[in-house]
Amino acid sequence: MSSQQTYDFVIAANRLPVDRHVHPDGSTEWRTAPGGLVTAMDSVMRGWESGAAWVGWAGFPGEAPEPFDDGKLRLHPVPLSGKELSDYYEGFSNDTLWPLYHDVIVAPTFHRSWFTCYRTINQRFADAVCEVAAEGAQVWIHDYQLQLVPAMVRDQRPDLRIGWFNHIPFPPVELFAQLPWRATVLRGLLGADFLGFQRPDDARNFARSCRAVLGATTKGDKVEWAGADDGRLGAAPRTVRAAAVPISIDASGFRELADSPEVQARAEEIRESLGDPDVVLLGVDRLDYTKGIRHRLRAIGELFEDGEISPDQVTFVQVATPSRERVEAYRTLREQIEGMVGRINGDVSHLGATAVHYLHQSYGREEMAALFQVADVMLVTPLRDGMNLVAKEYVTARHDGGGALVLSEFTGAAEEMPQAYRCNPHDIAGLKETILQAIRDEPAEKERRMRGLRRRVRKHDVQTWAQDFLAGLAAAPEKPGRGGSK
Ligand code: GDG
Repeated sequence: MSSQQTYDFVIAANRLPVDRHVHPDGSTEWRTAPGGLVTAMDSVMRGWESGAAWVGWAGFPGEAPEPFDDGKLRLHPVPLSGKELSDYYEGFSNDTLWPLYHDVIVAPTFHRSWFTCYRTINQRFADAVCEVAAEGAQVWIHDYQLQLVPAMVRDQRPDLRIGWFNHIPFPPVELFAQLPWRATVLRGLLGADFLGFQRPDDARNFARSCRAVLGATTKGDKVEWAGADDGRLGAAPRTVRAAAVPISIDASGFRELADSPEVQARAEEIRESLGDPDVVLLGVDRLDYTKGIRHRLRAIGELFEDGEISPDQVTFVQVATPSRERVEAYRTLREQIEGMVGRINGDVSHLGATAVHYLHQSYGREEMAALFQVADVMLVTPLRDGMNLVAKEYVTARHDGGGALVLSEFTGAAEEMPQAYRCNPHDIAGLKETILQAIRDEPAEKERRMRGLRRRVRKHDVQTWAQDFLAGLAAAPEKPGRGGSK
């Protein structure tokens, strides 16, 4: 064991919570990447006496920087070469697991060499966790990129308490079963004490997969696996809890931001620059095929063509943040979306009245908060989404009581937000009707719905999410082993 300092609380996620900025003079600076996870972790980290460490990739290929401190948090970078980035991250994570876990909206690509690399990188993350974790520490592993890490850590360090949270859906066994490495992935996950999912259905899908693929037994939210005597990853018998712990946003922080005079002034400016239309429709998504942007454009395009809405009164703003641009399916999607926007604008816009404003750019948080204030109807219409934080941010930003949320039933958020205008994005006729209803309903009805939605997010914010997860981890069925070898 090295003599370096160890920590009672360790987070492992694909990315560190900081971005490196290189100044023109060549000097570098680390800036905290704003986001819900960072805020949530900030609130829970204060409870650990020896502090906390975060294991993750620093955001650029090649040699990793030396571990360093960011306030009270110890950051422990894990290196990834360009080839590893392409095979483990863009390949297996984003072109195999991502489509498979999102209902196979596009076909997943299966390559044995990608999985080999995924396993190597998961082992690298696991080794880094074991290096920084103090005896008996709590370890919180995040997301689908690190599914083998729980068992890889446990095999080395049975003294640790290990939790894993899945930010994306867990697919039904009928889809999961396609994965050639399905048993290894489940054995990797069962190395945890507690597995958190966005929806009860995700936890149930996981439990069913364990039954069908591994022959495990389940009782309530407990999964029991008798283990294997093959000496491979995670062979020891296990009892693990798998339950829903839906993620949320930093509601008070976001509301404060939306309330600031700068954001309010910017919202007015945006509305004016759009020509002060009667109705602004808004979509904000990473440019991803799971988000249902094409279905949304189809519905809106038809509403303009049918004359139900006119660009003189209604305008649609779509922010599509650049994402995974080296993966083929994302490049194709971008071309399709841009073709659709061009066609709609060509057919129905007039000079001075643009039907669709399409922005393939990233913005600061202030600009997002201002855009939410401007949106009379927010369109969150994914074909499948683990949770969808945009829906929660929007209702929080609209503390003035205005606005309306159209929300796909295929998001985790739909379970918690029953007052939204619910839609099935595959049903274009139904989607058109729902959008019209959200535009035309009486203000009092919209206010009633928005009040309920805001209350829910305020009560269940990202801090309560983190506390719920850690409570689940603390109450997990098995007591950690003692004196694990290091
Ligand atoms: C995954 C799961 C789950 C977007 N564009 C900009 C920007 N954003 C922000 C949004 C929101 C976040 O990014 C996106 O979160 P989502 O939840 O909508 O979606 P994913 O990125 O797919 O996240 C998802 C989430 O993990 C958490 O568990 O909810 O289901 O897929 O906060 O506002 N922020 C800024 N500029 C942009 O241009 N600043």
